Amino acid sequence: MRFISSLSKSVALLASVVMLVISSLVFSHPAEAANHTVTMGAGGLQFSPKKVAVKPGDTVTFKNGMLPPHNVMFNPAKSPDSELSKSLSHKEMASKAGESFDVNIPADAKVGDYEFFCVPHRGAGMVGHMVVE
Ligand SMILES: [Cu+2]
Repeated sequence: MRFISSLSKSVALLASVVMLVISSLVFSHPAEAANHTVTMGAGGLQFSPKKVAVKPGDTVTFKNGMLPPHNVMFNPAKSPDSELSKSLSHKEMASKAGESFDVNIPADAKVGDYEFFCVPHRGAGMVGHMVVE
């Protein structure tokens, strides 16, 4: 009886160690994809924040603030990857209040500073930066 009791204690101990190892593996898993929000038109014709730091796999939600319509075009000449810059661009205007669209950063995105702008308000300085880290 004592043997069985100590055996079941060992089994319980082993089980808890196994659970601990599994949970540490699960929770230490690197870089869970994050979502970032950039407001288009905050305190004037500007993006807020003006610079967003992201990681490959993340999503950036561009949301209408004041003075729509807005869109987001990445500048191929001011990015580390002109092709990606083109594919990330969202030419279609967001014209309704609160309207938003998502830009997904591919898992193999090149790191660096991607400049983007809003077509109707570029001249007014509506330019932003997305830095892939
Ligand atoms: Cu705009």
